[in-house]
Amino acid sequence: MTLIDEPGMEPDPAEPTKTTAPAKEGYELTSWERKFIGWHLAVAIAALMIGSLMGPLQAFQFSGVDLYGLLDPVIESYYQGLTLHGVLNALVWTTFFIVGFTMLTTVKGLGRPLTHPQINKLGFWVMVVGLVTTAIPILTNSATVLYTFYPPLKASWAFYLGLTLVVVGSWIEGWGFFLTLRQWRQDNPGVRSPFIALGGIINAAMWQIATLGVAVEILTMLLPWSLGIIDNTDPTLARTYFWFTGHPLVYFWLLPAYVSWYGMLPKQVGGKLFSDSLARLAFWMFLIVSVPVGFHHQFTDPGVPVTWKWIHALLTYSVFFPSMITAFTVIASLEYGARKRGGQGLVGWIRALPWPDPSVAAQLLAAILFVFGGIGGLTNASYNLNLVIHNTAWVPGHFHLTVASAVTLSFIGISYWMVPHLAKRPLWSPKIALVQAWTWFVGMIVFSNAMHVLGLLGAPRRTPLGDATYVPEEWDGHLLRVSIGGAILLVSVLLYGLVMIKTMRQPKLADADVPEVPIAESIRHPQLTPVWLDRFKPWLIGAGALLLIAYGPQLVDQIINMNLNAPGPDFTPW
Ligand code: HAS
Repeated sequence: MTLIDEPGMEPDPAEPTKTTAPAKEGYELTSWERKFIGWHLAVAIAALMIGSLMGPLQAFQFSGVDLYGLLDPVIESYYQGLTLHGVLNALVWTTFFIVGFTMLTTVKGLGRPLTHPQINKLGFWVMVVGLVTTAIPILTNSATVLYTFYPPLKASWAFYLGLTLVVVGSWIEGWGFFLTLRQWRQDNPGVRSPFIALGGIINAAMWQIATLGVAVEILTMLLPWSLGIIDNTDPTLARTYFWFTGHPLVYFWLLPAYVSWYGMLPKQVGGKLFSDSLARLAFWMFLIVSVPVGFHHQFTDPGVPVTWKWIHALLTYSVFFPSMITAFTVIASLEYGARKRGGQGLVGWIRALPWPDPSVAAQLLAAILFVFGGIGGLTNASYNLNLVIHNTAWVPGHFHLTVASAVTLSFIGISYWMVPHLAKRPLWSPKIALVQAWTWFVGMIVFSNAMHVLGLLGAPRRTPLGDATYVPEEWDGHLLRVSIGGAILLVSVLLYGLVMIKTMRQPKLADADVPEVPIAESIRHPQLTPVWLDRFKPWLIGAGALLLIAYGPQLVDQIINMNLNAPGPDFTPW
């Protein structure tokens, strides 16, 4: 490959002032920044460890081995464990990791500190207070409502308040990133924003729009209802608000992994980002189309007219495109790196990737699993096929390939360089870290394949199937495979905890030996990227307009015809 040497890959020398991007890799994190980002990771990893330990209990239950009794009286039921599993893994691990990682990509990408670190400190503590406020009712069994908290299941007010604080804290931290980017742009007029910073901040902007749904749901419906200010609620409207946030939530999880796949992984494999323009285009497309697709989670809800479901189904197919752009661009970047390492052949170059590096292997394996998660997603999005798989074990099969693999295994891979970088300590046993990545990969294949098949055979999701009296014999083998997959994943998550704890106990490195943050250069100079791919305004206007068209009329109709008819159980002890 000599692409990099070809004319046209460098910016026009006639515009010298516009081509002097700051030295991205030159900025050293201060000790405060290292600690602050580290605290985000510490909370995230602790949540993943506790949340993941619930998973195998569910998986073992499927084949009749009920170990919940061991956790009595802390965890009283399958559903309390499942709530803890979903909230800690899907909401807490992801949000804390993402905010910490975005801070790192913002300051390292822009090559400058945050303009208002006190804003980010405030945001972090609001998130922590929210986490504790949410955890207390879950642990006292007064918020056993699963991570989607659909009414008329009712939780203690503290659960709703705590979740609101976690979201508000993440908004506040997002404002710290926006202000920093704004300042950077003022200081660097005409220079394209560095991709890793821009990508994370686009995600933060999308999150602010997306979470409006759940904010309105909690503040106008669930909180007053759980406090006894209103007696009843409207489950259909609440679900519409929830899924307004619930689908873009999955892209909030995914985009930081994409920041790494586009902007960091190529450097780790010795290559470059194949196209800075395509990377940015994919992120802007996610900003526009992530939100107006929520009705694809409500295909079976009676309160939503079929036309709106159809419109959202069509829009869901458009979310497919930025992921296809990603597949193409990331694979091209990987191939570029692998060929520079001597890789040859149509697919033989794959062997030349640095597979022994646990950070690289984890992210490659995560991306491979995402191919299958993505195919399942398209199946879900197809209205008629959704009627077959909705509310079956297929759906957790799908999201264990996406959030629990593409996202979580990528974050684990990122932590294999990020924790050593922040702590200035070498990664403990890269070999065990490698075994961890592969066991996650194998465990997830066994587990999620069995879940997909069970779903097609009609097994319901969110059900302790080990206790069900209607399980036909043909499910037995698959239920056992779920348990085997769960056991492999248990080993994997324990290995991850071990590697993290032991890394923190390693002796400190000399500054010169601290692993760098991998920031990939682009093959084509970023200054050649069109300016419209570096501007928020047109994309934000587009996102707002599409949102109004795709949600406005139906949401207004549901609000006008709100039917507060569901009292819900009254079991809240405090
Ligand atoms: Fe989904 C349900 C549709 C993606 C998560 N989804 C869920 C739920 C979760 C979830 C948690 O339309 C359950 C919610 C609940 O509890 O009820 N999903 C989609 C579609 C996509 C999709 C169309 N989902 C995700 C992602 C998630 C996620 C990402 C988390 C991060 N999903 C649905 C639908 C439902 C649903 C319905 C409702 C089901 C129901 O009835 O309840 C698309 O975005 C997928 C596009 C992705 C691709 C894959 C591209 C592949 C790439 C990898 C390239 C490989 C490389 C490796 C680079 C087309 C980018 C190369 C390696 C080498 C070695 C060379």
